[in-house]
Amino acid sequence: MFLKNYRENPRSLFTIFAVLVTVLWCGANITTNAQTTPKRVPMDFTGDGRSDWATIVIPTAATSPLRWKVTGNPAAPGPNNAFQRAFDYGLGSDRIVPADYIGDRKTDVTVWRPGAEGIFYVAQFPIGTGGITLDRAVRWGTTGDNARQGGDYDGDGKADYTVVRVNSTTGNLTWFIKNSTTGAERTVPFGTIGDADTAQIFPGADFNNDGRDELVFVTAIEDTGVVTYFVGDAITGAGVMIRRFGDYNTDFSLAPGDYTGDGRADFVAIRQSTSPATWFINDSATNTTTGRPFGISDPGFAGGSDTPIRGDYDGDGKFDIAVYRRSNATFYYLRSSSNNTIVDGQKAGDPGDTPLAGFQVNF
Ligand SMILES: [Ca+2]
Ligand SMILES: [Ca+2]
Ligand SMILES: [Ca+2]
Ligand SMILES: [Ca+2]
Repeated sequence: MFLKNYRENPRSLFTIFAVLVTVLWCGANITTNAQTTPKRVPMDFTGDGRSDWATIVIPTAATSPLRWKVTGNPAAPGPNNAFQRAFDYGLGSDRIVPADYIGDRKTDVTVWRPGAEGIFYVAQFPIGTGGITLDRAVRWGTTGDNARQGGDYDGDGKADYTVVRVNSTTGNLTWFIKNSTTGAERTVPFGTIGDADTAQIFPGADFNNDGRDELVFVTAIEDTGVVTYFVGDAITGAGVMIRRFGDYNTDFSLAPGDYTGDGRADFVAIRQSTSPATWFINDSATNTTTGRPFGISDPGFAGGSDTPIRGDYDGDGKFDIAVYRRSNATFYYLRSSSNNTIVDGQKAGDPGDTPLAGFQVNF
């Protein structure tokens, strides 16, 4: 399952394409260069290398504001002294696409507004006591496009403005990428939904540790539950990796991230048919999978239990197994820095909030 509460242009992506399109892939011939740019951490609004505790209230009305709530991680200088900021930014009809577009290692509060000319509205997170102010508005994409949280597709340390367009006849995907530094624009054809029942485009992730994110999307066949990831080069559109992993009917599929610490993003499927839920992580480099129980499962995908989330909450450079418990507004995670033996967490937000790093906002 990865389309629950899907908010981005579901019509084009839900379409079942009868035409099977053959795509040539270059295979998994991956070269590795020393990585020079530190990895960006999701939802790190303060820039200290740890994901912050961030939730959002998504209104039902398209014209009502989005309410963002961010609690700093760690709680400094001591427990229960975490700073908290809550502010309205964007509208219910906007896409929620926070990432570091400015390049200061801090996640920017960002939405994409559909329109004849789509616009990314980027604001720096208000660390001080002032309100939030717009930093820049960048025209890119158009209504019907799928805006993404962005990836750093050229390795300059900044997320790039990215929308993905689905050809309604062929199911082919075209990625429109605007460089955050130079404004240079490029169009990269990569992948097709083919005969899959459903698909989701994920934020970019680095699969070969060269400091440059790859393009990522996933498809599913509902009858069989087969979930297939497609990873492509963000410059050439050449295929980098295809991997079947997880079961659409029993698992939440989170966007890939590096859980093993080798600089390469890994695949994640959180099985909801077990109690507790089981986090299966597929090491993308070795194609080996480990399973670990964590969190209250949600076998009906009703959204009332623990919501799996992404991020590095202990700041050791590895993603952590983590959930947001909506009933008591508390984040829980396994410290990867302690070999996943210690559960840590923080109360933040309010009961019923949506975690920013969860699948509801397409992570
Ligand atoms: Ca970039
Ligand atoms: Ca890469
Ligand atoms: Ca890895
Ligand atoms: Ca970690």
